[in-house]
Amino acid sequence: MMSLWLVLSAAVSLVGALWPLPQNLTQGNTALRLSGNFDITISPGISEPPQDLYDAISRTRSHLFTDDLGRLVVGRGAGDVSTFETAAYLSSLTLSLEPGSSVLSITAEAQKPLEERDEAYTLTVPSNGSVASITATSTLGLLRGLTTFEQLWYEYDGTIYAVNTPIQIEDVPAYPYRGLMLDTARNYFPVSDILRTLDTMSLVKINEFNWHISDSQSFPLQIPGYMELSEYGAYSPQMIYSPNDVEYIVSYAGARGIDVMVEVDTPGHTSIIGESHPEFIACYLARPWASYAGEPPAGQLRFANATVANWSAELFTAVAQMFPSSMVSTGGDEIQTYCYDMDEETQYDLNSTGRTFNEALTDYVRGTHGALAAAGKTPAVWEEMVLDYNLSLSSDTLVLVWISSDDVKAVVDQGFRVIHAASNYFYLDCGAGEWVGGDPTGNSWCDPFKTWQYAYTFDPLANLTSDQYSQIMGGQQLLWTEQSGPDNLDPIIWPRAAASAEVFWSGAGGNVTAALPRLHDVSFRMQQRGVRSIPLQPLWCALRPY
Ligand code: CP6
Repeated sequence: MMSLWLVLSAAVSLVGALWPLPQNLTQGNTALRLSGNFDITISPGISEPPQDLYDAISRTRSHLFTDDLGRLVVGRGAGDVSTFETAAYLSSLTLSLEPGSSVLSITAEAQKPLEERDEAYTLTVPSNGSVASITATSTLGLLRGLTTFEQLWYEYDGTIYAVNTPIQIEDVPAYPYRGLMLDTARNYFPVSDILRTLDTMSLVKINEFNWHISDSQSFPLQIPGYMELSEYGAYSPQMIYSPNDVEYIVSYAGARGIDVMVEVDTPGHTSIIGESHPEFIACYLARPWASYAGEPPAGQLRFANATVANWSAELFTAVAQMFPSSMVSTGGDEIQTYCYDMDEETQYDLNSTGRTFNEALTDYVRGTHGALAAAGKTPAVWEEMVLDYNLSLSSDTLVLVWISSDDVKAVVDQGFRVIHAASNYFYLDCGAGEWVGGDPTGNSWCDPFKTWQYAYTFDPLANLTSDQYSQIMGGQQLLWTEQSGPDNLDPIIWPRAAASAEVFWSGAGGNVTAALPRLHDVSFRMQQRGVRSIPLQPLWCALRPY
């Protein structure tokens, strides 16, 4: 495994901006030019190609001619630019599916349950100008191949060219869940920001948008039948996600090979529900907030109350209907027990039903998860739900481990499947326990920026036995947006979130020094597509390598 990786990374430093690194790559050292009338065709073997495949092809065609990636890592060993002047022209790329493959839309493939996803593809680019090809067993695999193909091309003096052909790639992701979490509740992001983020995710083959859509500060999601939540809970009537917005975002994501797993976080992180349903919320707006909540304003759902529990279950039924993904997250992080200890209604509900806190919480979560199961969905929860409250949840529940990667082992030992989201590696802002120092007034602070190397050097299988590996579904970097908004969205995510994209596609073992020029290159490509991805080193390193 290790020696294979070394061979790959040595070779790949020549090929330019491939990110994530393919599983298998062989390449030559011949340059190839892209013909001005370059065309991408779908093999006649694919009867009735889906519209989103046609759309993916036209996006690739336009990227090839508009990326104009002229700032090169190609200088690092690609040889003399003058060799491009005699290079052959590539005039076509053919997409085909293996015989017997079913022909579904990219969207339908992307929205399949984790264990059914098929993203493998083979890409061949000859050096002599004959046809290039992508083959796969799903349209989603063809999309991944197109994405890789786009990353082969550079521009010099009006010529679009690739280096290091012929190229043969056989590729398949190491993990089925490669996500990005965005919190749209602390600060609101217009739909256009989310679409641009989805495009950028797709560029590095991230396939899951974990949408933390509500929290204590705002409730921007309009849910049919529950319009009061956003009517009273959105920051403004414009700062909402309507059912139409959701449908558009979900289909835009799907066409780019991305599934949307929404999270409506309960029973904690729900103060905002008190704006429309004050009777549902314990310690609502209680002060000092720090005694009752991790962040102001205080307030958590009265989960022990039967009316509230039923209302929540039905709410999740309605949410499930808005999102075609097989997964919905019910949250469950950071419950502040003191809030419930102090809440007379909750104490009354517990006493009158003769249940302990944990028993009532179990009933509540079984209610929401039962509603999801009835809607055909697999639930996801934050780690506290299985580590802190000893709830016996269905074994298919997905568990997001955030507090520390040290907690993964305990979750896996309980038999659950894990999505890596540990704050000490994957938070794009600060992580748990990272409050350091102190300003002159004695407040501690947390650096809202973690370098990409944290995520990049993570080993998803650390501390596990080999029979537990299959319980690791993948992972994601996460952006909580207390200190982010539309103005810094791109810079705070990109290119850093590409780090976990490679870990969960290519597998662990990447070398940060070898990866940096490639990551820098992919950051340039993001910039060429209008994304304000930030530099990770001086421009000098790309222009004047020595
Ligand atoms: N919001 C929600 C948050 C956090 C979590 N959940 C969070 C906790 C600690 C840190 C950063 C973020 N802001 N809903 C934890 C999953 Cl350090």
